[in-house]
Amino acid sequence: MSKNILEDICNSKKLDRKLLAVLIDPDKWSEQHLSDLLSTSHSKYFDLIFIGGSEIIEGNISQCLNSIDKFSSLPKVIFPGHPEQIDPNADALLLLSLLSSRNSDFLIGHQVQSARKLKNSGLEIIPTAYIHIGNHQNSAVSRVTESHPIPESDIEQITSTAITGELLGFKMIYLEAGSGSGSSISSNIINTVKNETHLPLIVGGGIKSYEDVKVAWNAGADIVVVGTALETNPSIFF
Ligand code: 1GP
Repeated sequence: MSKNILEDICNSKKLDRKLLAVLIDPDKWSEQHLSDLLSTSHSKYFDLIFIGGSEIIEGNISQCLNSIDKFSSLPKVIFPGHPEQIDPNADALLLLSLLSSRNSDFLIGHQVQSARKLKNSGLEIIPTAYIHIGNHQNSAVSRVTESHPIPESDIEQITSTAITGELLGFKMIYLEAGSGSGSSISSNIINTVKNETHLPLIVGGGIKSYEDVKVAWNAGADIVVVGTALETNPSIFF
């Protein structure tokens, strides 16, 4: 991938070339972990590195980004859980708006608070409709955002939210089951959203195996994101 990240993602989507993103939590990384994850042969399966986490406040994202550079030249995309996570040493940032929530801080407030920093950062900013889906109210995303996910059974609300994201001009849609979730987003949900929208579709949360990745890809995900499973075992998929 070049460093025009959204364009590359859109080109991959046109060619039906599926992408895999590894999520690195700036609160949990170590040089050894990054080396195990990024400098061994299985790293050739990764297309993007996402950096972020919904609970980070103390982790040092700059140091984390510098260390990633020692082991990989893949595009680094900030997946921010907090305005402090904006760092110009990455290549891009997903400007998330949590459309499943009615908490104005996560819909627009933090974005306004960060606007000048974002504008001056030199990062490629990718507006992303972020939709939290699931039946559990106590995930990290729910706790931090003080909002409930859309229940898995409410396909109409999930789809209408995704369509709204597209109509509002977001560039990507992100279906989130929550980090470490017991189950990932179902094929039915992925497939329904895929058929109703045209934007690149990211799916993450609870993906535990390469089989799960392929199921999400086959259902229509353009990018699958894996964090916890690779934190536990960097070579689990391969
Ligand atoms: C990215 O939050 C997810 O969307 C990551 O989830 O840690 O469960 O892979 P996992």
